[in-house]
Amino acid sequence: MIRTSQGTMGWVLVAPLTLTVAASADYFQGDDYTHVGDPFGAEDAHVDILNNIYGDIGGDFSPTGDAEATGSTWTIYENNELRLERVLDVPNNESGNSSPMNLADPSMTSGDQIWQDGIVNVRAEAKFAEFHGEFGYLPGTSGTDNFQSLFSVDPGVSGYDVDGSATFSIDGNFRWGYDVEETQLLSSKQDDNPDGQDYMVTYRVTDLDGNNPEFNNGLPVFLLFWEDFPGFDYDYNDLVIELAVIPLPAPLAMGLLGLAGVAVARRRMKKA
Ligand SMILES: [Ca+2]
Ligand SMILES: [Ca+2]
Ligand SMILES: [Ca+2]
Repeated sequence: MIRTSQGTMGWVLVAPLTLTVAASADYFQGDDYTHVGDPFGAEDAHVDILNNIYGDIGGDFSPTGDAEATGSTWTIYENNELRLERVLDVPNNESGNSSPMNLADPSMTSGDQIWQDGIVNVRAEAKFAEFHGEFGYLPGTSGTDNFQSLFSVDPGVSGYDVDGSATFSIDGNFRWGYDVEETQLLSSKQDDNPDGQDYMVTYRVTDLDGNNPEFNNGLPVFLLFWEDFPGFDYDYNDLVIELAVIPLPAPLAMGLLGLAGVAVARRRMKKA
């Protein structure tokens, strides 16, 4: 097979057999959002994947928002019930210009590179790639020798029949990580990656009014779309992970309420 690709920078690349080489990585570095390329071969595009995961809630998605900012995808997709909006990809490190994404209290002005604080159900939803590996996280904001696996992604699977889920609880900052073939660790933080490129783009899932969707008890939901191979197709559909925030366990929540009660009581004592 001969495949020819052309982007707005005018590059043309031809590669033999099943390999496309691709894209100058710089083309994919947008100002606010990393650009997503066309899906490889007959693989599903982002909108197809969204339809498959959430189409039973509100029907098929239509694009809206900004098409220029995100390559071959759009910044926002909506159906009759839900809105999926891209999270900023801009630098997000100690000296960067956006704050970590707080799982329990997310802000659309935070980037998707560094995350913090929460309990979340993590589940593989789709995979359009040959490669497989381990999905997990990197504690803290720097260092790449501390990857912790949450689950492995099965080899030989392409499509939606993907196993892999975990409940993940963390205090403090962390990065998401995908250890591809257990030889190439990719991090949600761009500077961690060997070529300094972005391998994960993120959508926040909300109701149409921008609030948390009712299907997750009103708690935040995200979809992570990974690219798994440096310098290849940048289709960011190679692994798709859903993050669904869950409430604090009852005993912990009760404990916090108890502490709040003590604080109120102390204040009253002082006033008296
Ligand atoms: Ca990103
Ligand atoms: Ca890819
Ligand atoms: Ca792919």
